[in-house]
Amino acid sequence: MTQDELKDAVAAAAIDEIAPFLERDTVLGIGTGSTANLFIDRLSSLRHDFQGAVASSEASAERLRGHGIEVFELNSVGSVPFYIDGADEVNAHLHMIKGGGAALTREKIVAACAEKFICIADASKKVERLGEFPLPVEVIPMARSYVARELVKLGADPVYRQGVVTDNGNQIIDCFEFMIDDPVAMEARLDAIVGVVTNGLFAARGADVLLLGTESGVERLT
Ligand code: ABF
Repeated sequence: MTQDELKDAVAAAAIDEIAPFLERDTVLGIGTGSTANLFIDRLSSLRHDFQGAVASSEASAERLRGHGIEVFELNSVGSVPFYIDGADEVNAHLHMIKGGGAALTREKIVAACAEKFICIADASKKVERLGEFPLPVEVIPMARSYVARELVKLGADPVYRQGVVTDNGNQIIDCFEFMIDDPVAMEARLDAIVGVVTNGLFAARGADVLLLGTESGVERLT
């Protein structure tokens, strides 16, 4: 199977996972990226079974609207039973690196609000130890150089992602050569650097369910 077919298989599995729980007033949390896009495309056939969605990016919001799915502001929504999103890396504890698409802050906010985070990923995303994928850190623009110096002190090789402005008007630094032994502790440590808006470690609030697309089928890990 191709990587795209594996992504589509987990998108289909996520539909099966949530479909029995949809009600007319359900608002879903929807992530960003190519796997989330496949999920959005499949969600369109269920659009009359739930109220709408909150999206972690303008791109996903536009795609949802394109399928006739109403998009709500998070502040106007009471509860979010499910957040469905991809990941750049995920470990056995369902800690993740996210933010390759620069949407990490909104992803983390919607994930925080959700009762259940369903991570959808092809098998290439599953790792023993997080960090091969450069960890994104969203920063307030004026703090970029200061934050980069602090990241060097922690052992990272920080690289400014040129030309990228997040949906929040901020910038992204990617941490290369930064293998992570304790994701929960490192997530907190990075967040404590002044000028950091969010970092791409999703460990304090990891996924609750991982649907992993493999050659032998979709594995469900909790
Ligand atoms: C988002 O999309 C991100 O947090 C992650 O960076 C990315 C995964 O993308 P894809 O599904 O395209 O591999 O969920």
